[in-house]
Amino acid sequence: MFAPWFVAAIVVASTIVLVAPRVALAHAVLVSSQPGANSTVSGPEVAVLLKYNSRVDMAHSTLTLLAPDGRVEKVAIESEPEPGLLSAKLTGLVKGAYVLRWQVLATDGHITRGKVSFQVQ
Ligand SMILES: [Cu+2]
Repeated sequence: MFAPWFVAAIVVASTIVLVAPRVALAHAVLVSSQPGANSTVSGPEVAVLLKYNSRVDMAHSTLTLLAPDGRVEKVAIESEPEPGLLSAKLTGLVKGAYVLRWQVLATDGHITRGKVSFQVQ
C-alpha cells in the first residue's frame, strides 16, 4: 500500500486545494443594509448603512443613487464606523422608488457591486 508520507502529502495537497479558493473569494459581500432591500422608508432624509462580510476600502468605494425621475447622482460615503460598515446620508428624497448602487473594494483587491432597491413614502 502507500507509504505514510505519501498519504500525508495527499492530505496536505487536498487541504490546500480545498481552502485556497475560499481565501481567494474573500471579497466583500453585502450582509445587511439600511434601508433594507425592498423596504419602505420615510423621507426626505434617509440614513444609509451598508454592512459587508469583510473590511472594505472606503476611499475606493462608491455609491450612486437612481432617483424616481431617472436622475443618477453620486452619494458621498460619510464614514466607516467599523471595518466593513459604510455610512452615508441621503437628503431631499421625494416619494417614489429608488435604487442605491454600491461598488466596494475589498482588502483582497477585488471589486464587488450590488444594489439596494427601496421606496420612500
Ligand atoms: Cu475576492
